[in-house]
Amino acid sequence: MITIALSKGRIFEETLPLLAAAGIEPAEAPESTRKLIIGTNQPDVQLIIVRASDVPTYVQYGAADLGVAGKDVLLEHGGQGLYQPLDLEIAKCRLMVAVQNGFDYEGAVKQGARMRIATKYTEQAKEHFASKGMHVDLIKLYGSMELAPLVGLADAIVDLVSTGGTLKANNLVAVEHIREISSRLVVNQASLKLKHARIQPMLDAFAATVAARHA
Ligand code: PRT
Ligand code: MG
Repeated sequence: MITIALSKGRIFEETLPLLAAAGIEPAEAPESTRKLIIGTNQPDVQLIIVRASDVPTYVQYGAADLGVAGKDVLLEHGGQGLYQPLDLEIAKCRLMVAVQNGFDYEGAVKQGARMRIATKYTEQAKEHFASKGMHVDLIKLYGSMELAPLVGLADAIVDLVSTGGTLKANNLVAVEHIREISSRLVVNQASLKLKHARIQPMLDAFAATVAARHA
Protein backbone atom coordinates (compact mmCIF):
# COMPACT_ATOMS: atom_id res chain seq x y z
CA MET A 1 0.00 0.00 0.00
CA ILE A 2 1.15 3.53 -0.79
CA THR A 3 -0.24 6.17 1.56
CA ILE A 4 -0.22 9.83 0.55
CA ALA A 5 -0.81 12.55 3.19
CA LEU A 6 -2.62 15.67 2.03
CA SER A 7 -4.40 18.56 3.71
CA LYS A 8 -7.90 19.66 2.73
CA GLY A 9 -8.43 22.80 0.74
CA ARG A 10 -5.91 24.37 -1.59
CA ILE A 11 -3.26 21.65 -1.30
CA PHE A 12 -5.75 18.86 -2.02
CA GLU A 13 -7.29 20.79 -4.93
CA GLU A 14 -3.97 21.70 -6.50
CA THR A 15 -2.53 18.20 -6.01
CA LEU A 16 -5.44 16.54 -7.88
CA PRO A 17 -4.03 17.21 -11.38
CA LEU A 18 -0.64 15.84 -10.31
CA LEU A 19 -2.24 12.68 -8.94
CA ALA A 20 -4.25 12.36 -12.16
CA ALA A 21 -1.01 12.50 -14.14
CA ALA A 22 0.18 9.52 -12.11
CA GLY A 23 -3.12 7.72 -12.84
CA ILE A 24 -4.50 8.27 -9.32
CA GLU A 25 -8.08 9.42 -8.80
CA PRO A 26 -9.55 9.80 -5.28
CA ALA A 27 -12.80 7.90 -4.72
CA GLU A 28 -14.24 10.84 -2.73
CA ALA A 29 -13.58 14.52 -2.09
CA PRO A 30 -12.45 15.34 1.47
CA GLU A 31 -15.01 18.17 1.61
CA SER A 32 -17.88 15.75 1.05
CA THR A 33 -16.91 13.02 3.50
CA ARG A 34 -15.90 12.72 7.14
CA LYS A 35 -13.57 9.87 6.31
CA LEU A 36 -9.91 10.56 6.96
CA ILE A 37 -8.73 7.70 4.77
CA ILE A 38 -9.84 8.02 1.17
CA GLY A 39 -9.40 5.24 -1.33
CA THR A 40 -8.45 5.78 -4.95
CA ASN A 41 -8.97 4.05 -8.29
CA GLN A 42 -5.62 2.35 -7.62
CA PRO A 43 -6.23 -0.49 -5.15
CA ASP A 44 -2.76 -0.03 -3.64
CA VAL A 45 -2.93 3.77 -3.17
CA GLN A 46 -4.81 5.59 -0.40
CA LEU A 47 -4.94 9.20 0.70
CA ILE A 48 -4.99 10.36 4.31
CA ILE A 49 -6.39 13.79 5.16
CA VAL A 50 -4.45 15.59 7.90
CA ARG A 51 -3.82 19.14 9.09
CA ALA A 52 -1.36 20.94 6.79
CA SER A 53 1.16 21.28 9.61
CA ASP A 54 0.93 17.56 10.43
CA VAL A 55 1.85 16.28 6.95
CA PRO A 56 5.65 16.22 7.61
CA THR A 57 5.11 14.30 10.85
CA TYR A 58 3.06 11.54 9.21
CA VAL A 59 5.69 11.16 6.49
CA GLN A 60 8.66 11.41 8.87
CA TYR A 61 7.38 8.43 10.90
CA GLY A 62 6.38 6.44 7.83
CA ALA A 63 2.63 6.54 8.59
CA ALA A 64 2.45 8.05 5.11
CA ASP A 65 4.92 7.27 2.33
CA LEU A 66 4.44 10.57 0.52
CA GLY A 67 2.93 13.92 1.34
CA VAL A 68 2.50 17.43 0.06
CA ALA A 69 3.47 20.27 2.39
CA GLY A 70 4.13 23.99 2.13
CA LYS A 71 7.73 25.15 2.46
CA ASP A 72 6.49 27.25 5.41
CA VAL A 73 5.36 24.08 7.18
CA LEU A 74 8.56 22.21 6.30
CA LEU A 75 10.78 24.98 7.63
CA GLU A 76 8.88 25.01 10.92
CA HIS A 77 8.97 21.21 11.15
CA GLY A 78 12.68 20.98 10.37
CA GLY A 79 12.39 18.32 7.67
CA GLN A 80 14.03 15.48 9.65
CA GLY A 81 13.68 12.09 7.96
CA LEU A 82 12.13 13.61 4.86
CA TYR A 83 13.34 13.47 1.32
CA GLN A 84 12.17 16.58 -0.58
CA PRO A 85 12.70 15.71 -4.23
CA LEU A 86 10.35 18.13 -5.92
CA ASP A 87 8.97 21.64 -5.76
CA LEU A 88 5.40 21.11 -7.00
CA GLU A 89 5.00 24.88 -7.55
CA ILE A 90 1.46 24.83 -6.14
CA ALA A 91 -0.24 26.77 -3.30
CA LYS A 92 2.17 29.62 -3.91
CA CYS A 93 2.37 32.57 -1.55
CA ARG A 94 4.90 34.79 0.22
CA LEU A 95 6.02 34.92 3.83
CA MET A 96 5.90 38.59 4.82
CA VAL A 97 6.19 40.97 7.73
CA ALA A 98 3.10 43.18 8.01
CA VAL A 99 2.05 46.04 10.28
CA GLN A 100 -0.98 48.21 10.82
CA ASN A 101 -1.31 50.95 8.22
CA GLY A 102 0.50 54.02 9.60
CA PHE A 103 2.90 52.14 11.90
CA ASP A 104 6.46 53.36 11.20
CA TYR A 105 8.17 49.99 10.86
CA GLU A 106 11.34 51.35 9.24
CA GLY A 107 11.62 53.96 11.99
CA ALA A 108 11.18 51.34 14.70
CA VAL A 109 13.86 49.17 13.06
CA LYS A 110 16.29 52.12 12.80
CA GLN A 111 15.75 53.06 16.44
CA GLY A 112 16.40 49.47 17.47
CA ALA A 113 13.01 49.31 19.18
CA ARG A 114 12.25 45.89 20.62
CA MET A 115 9.15 44.90 18.65
CA ARG A 116 6.56 42.30 19.50
CA ILE A 117 5.93 39.97 16.58
CA ALA A 118 2.94 37.64 16.47
CA THR A 119 3.22 34.59 14.24
CA LYS A 120 2.55 30.93 13.69
CA TYR A 121 5.97 30.77 11.95
CA THR A 122 8.25 31.26 14.94
CA GLU A 123 11.29 29.45 13.49
CA GLN A 124 11.29 31.48 10.31
CA ALA A 125 10.55 34.72 12.16
CA LYS A 126 13.38 34.06 14.62
CA GLU A 127 15.80 33.45 11.75
CA HIS A 128 14.62 36.49 9.79
CA PHE A 129 14.95 39.00 12.62
CA ALA A 130 18.23 37.49 13.82
CA SER A 131 19.65 37.92 10.31
CA LYS A 132 18.71 41.62 10.54
CA GLY A 133 20.36 41.85 13.95
CA MET A 134 17.01 42.73 15.53
CA HIS A 135 15.92 41.68 19.00
CA VAL A 136 12.21 40.88 18.95
CA ASP A 137 9.72 39.24 21.27
CA LEU A 138 7.90 36.48 19.43
CA ILE A 139 4.32 35.68 20.34
CA LYS A 140 3.16 32.31 19.07
CA LEU A 141 -0.32 32.20 17.56
CA TYR A 142 -2.12 29.41 15.73
CA GLY A 143 -4.24 31.50 13.34
CA SER A 144 -5.83 34.86 12.55
CA MET A 145 -2.47 36.61 13.00
CA GLU A 146 -3.93 39.65 11.21
CA LEU A 147 -5.87 40.47 14.35
CA ALA A 148 -2.85 40.86 16.64
CA PRO A 149 -1.71 44.38 15.62
CA LEU A 150 -5.30 45.64 15.59
CA VAL A 151 -5.87 44.86 19.25
CA GLY A 152 -2.41 45.74 20.53
CA LEU A 153 -1.13 42.21 20.96
CA ALA A 154 1.81 42.83 18.61
CA ASP A 155 3.56 45.56 16.59
CA ALA A 156 3.93 43.33 13.56
CA ILE A 157 3.04 39.89 12.25
CA VAL A 158 4.83 37.34 10.13
CA ASP A 159 2.27 35.63 7.92
CA LEU A 160 1.60 34.22 4.49
CA VAL A 161 0.15 36.51 1.86
CA SER A 162 -1.27 35.45 -1.47
CA THR A 163 -3.74 37.97 -2.91
CA GLY A 164 -3.15 40.54 -0.16
CA GLY A 165 -6.91 40.71 0.39
CA THR A 166 -6.75 39.69 4.06
CA LEU A 167 -4.13 42.32 4.92
CA LYS A 168 -6.12 44.98 3.11
CA ALA A 169 -9.41 44.04 4.77
CA ASN A 170 -7.73 44.45 8.16
CA ASN A 171 -5.93 47.73 7.45
CA LEU A 172 -2.50 46.07 7.41
CA VAL A 173 0.39 46.57 5.01
CA ALA A 174 3.28 44.30 4.11
CA VAL A 175 6.63 45.87 4.97
CA GLU A 176 9.12 43.06 4.37
CA HIS A 177 9.32 40.03 2.12
CA ILE A 178 10.92 37.03 3.83
CA ARG A 179 10.62 34.30 1.19
CA GLU A 180 8.56 32.84 -1.63
CA ILE A 181 6.59 29.76 -0.55
CA SER A 182 5.29 26.83 -2.57
CA SER A 183 4.40 23.24 -1.73
CA ARG A 184 6.88 20.41 -1.93
CA LEU A 185 6.55 16.69 -2.35
CA VAL A 186 7.93 14.95 0.72
CA VAL A 187 8.85 11.29 0.77
CA ASN A 188 9.70 9.00 3.66
CA GLN A 189 13.32 7.93 3.14
CA ALA A 190 12.73 4.27 4.00
CA SER A 191 9.63 4.10 1.79
CA LEU A 192 11.60 5.42 -1.14
CA LYS A 193 14.04 2.52 -0.83
CA LEU A 194 11.57 -0.24 0.07
CA LYS A 195 8.79 0.77 -2.34
CA HIS A 196 11.00 2.28 -5.01
CA ALA A 197 9.39 0.45 -7.94
CA ARG A 198 5.95 1.86 -7.09
CA ILE A 199 7.01 5.33 -5.87
CA GLN A 200 9.60 6.34 -8.49
CA PRO A 201 7.11 6.34 -11.43
CA MET A 202 4.80 8.55 -9.35
CA LEU A 203 7.64 11.00 -8.71
CA ASP A 204 8.46 10.97 -12.43
CA ALA A 205 4.82 11.68 -13.38
CA PHE A 206 4.63 14.56 -10.89
CA ALA A 207 7.92 15.99 -12.14
CA ALA A 208 6.84 15.74 -15.78
CA THR A 209 3.58 17.56 -15.00
CA VAL A 210 5.38 20.36 -13.18
CA ALA A 211 7.90 20.67 -16.02
CA ALA A 212 5.13 20.73 -18.66
CA ARG A 213 3.64 23.79 -16.98
CA HIS A 214 6.76 25.74 -17.93
CA ALA A 215 6.52 24.77 -21.58
O1 PRT B 1 -6.11 26.17 7.89
P1 PRT B 1 -5.38 25.28 8.87
O2 PRT B 1 -5.13 25.93 10.19
O3 PRT B 1 -5.90 23.89 8.96
O4 PRT B 1 -3.91 25.04 8.31
P2 PRT B 1 -3.16 25.89 7.26
O5 PRT B 1 -3.59 27.32 7.23
O6 PRT B 1 -1.70 25.62 7.48
O7 PRT B 1 -3.65 25.13 5.95
P3 PRT B 1 -4.12 25.72 4.57
O8 PRT B 1 -4.75 24.58 3.85
O9 PRT B 1 -4.89 26.97 4.78
O10 PRT B 1 -2.74 26.08 3.89
C1 PRT B 1 -1.89 25.06 3.44
C2 PRT B 1 -0.68 25.68 2.76
O11 PRT B 1 -1.10 26.52 1.68
C3 PRT B 1 0.16 26.58 3.64
O12 PRT B 1 1.04 25.82 4.44
C4 PRT B 1 0.89 27.42 2.60
O13 PRT B 1 2.07 26.77 2.16
C5 PRT B 1 -0.10 27.48 1.42
N1 PRT B 1 -0.76 28.78 1.23
C6 PRT B 1 -0.82 29.44 0.04
C7 PRT B 1 -1.41 29.52 2.14
C8 PRT B 1 -1.85 30.68 1.48
N2 PRT B 1 -1.47 30.58 0.18
C9 PRT B 1 -2.59 31.68 2.21
N3 PRT B 1 -2.96 32.70 1.64
N4 PRT B 1 -1.67 29.32 3.46
C10 PRT B 1 -2.37 30.24 4.13
N5 PRT B 1 -2.83 31.41 3.56
C11 PRT B 1 -3.59 32.34 4.46
C12 PRT B 1 -2.68 33.33 5.18
O14 PRT B 1 -2.16 32.77 6.35
C13 PRT B 1 -3.60 34.50 5.45
O15 PRT B 1 -4.37 34.32 6.62
O16 PRT B 1 -4.52 33.14 3.74
C14 PRT B 1 -4.54 34.45 4.26
C15 PRT B 1 -4.02 35.46 3.25
O17 PRT B 1 -4.54 35.23 1.99
P4 PRT B 1 -4.77 36.46 1.02
O18 PRT B 1 -5.12 35.83 -0.30
O19 PRT B 1 -5.87 37.27 1.59
O20 PRT B 1 -3.47 37.24 0.91
MG1 MG C 1 -5.56 28.00 6.64
